[in-house]
Amino acid sequence: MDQLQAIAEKLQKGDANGIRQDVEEALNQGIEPRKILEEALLSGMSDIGEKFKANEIFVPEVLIAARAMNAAMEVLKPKLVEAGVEPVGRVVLGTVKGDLHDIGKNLVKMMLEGAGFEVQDLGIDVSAEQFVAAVKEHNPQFVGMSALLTTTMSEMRAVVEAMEKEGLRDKVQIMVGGAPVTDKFAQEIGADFYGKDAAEAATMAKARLN
Ligand code: B1M
Repeated sequence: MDQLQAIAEKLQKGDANGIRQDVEEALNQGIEPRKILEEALLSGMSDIGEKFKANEIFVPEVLIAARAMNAAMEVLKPKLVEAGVEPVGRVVLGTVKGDLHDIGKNLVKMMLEGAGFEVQDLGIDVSAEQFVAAVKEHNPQFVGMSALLTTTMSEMRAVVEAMEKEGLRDKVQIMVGGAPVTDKFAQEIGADFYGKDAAEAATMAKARLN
């Protein structure tokens, strides 16, 4: 079997150990790191995103695939850096203050990374001040916020306002999501866009890159 195809299949199966070996083997065969990234890993993750969207696979399968993706990236990342392959963009991501739900946020992170973004994951219970500090430090194109509680959604507005106050609003596009969040809410609080699910969040961010 073609080595790239073998890697993509291990990703689908979520075989973290197997994928590590297959990526090493591909590198030993002289396949370029960028080709491994684009033609095996990113395309594989994109298939997973499509299947997730179509309800053909569910959260557990996606999380297992994400673990395999991370295993593959541990091997590949140093080679990509050596080869000077840049991420397509940077995202600062977190679950807003007061909110401890992170399963959806982690899926969004994984889909963004699968689409080639570098993601600074601030974790859960992230305050507006922490989002601001991370934007100053990492200079991302996107800020992504997740909220699962109707009581914490208002924190998203606080982050948008903090970005305005700090003069950072024009430097980033703000993306919001989570079960109680809607497109209408995103518009009301002055966010740039709403991602219905993890796959859509990644597709929309990629489409909005300059
Ligand atoms: Co809680 N919880 N929870 N909970 N919890 C909900 C959200 C709830 C709807 C359950 C219910 O009552 N039916 C309810 C909220 C009610 C409301 O506000 N309307 C609730 C509550 C009340 C609570 C507590 C207050 C319970 C209590 O202690 N009395 C408490 C709050 C703690 C806190 O945050 N301060 C609490 C605690 C917890 C656990 C810690 C036990 C656990 C979280 C574990 C964890 O995340 N590590 C938990 C869980 C698991 C849930 C449910 C069951 C599942 C959430 C989940 O992970 N869904 C949830 C009920 C439910 O949804 N059925 C519930 C799967 C996940 C993949 O979906 O996160 O929606 P989701 O993400 C999707 C999209 O929304 C989107 O993409 C994802 C995948 O495609 N998306 C984005 C998410 N973020 C995005 C960001 C984007 C774009 C898209 O751009 C940046």
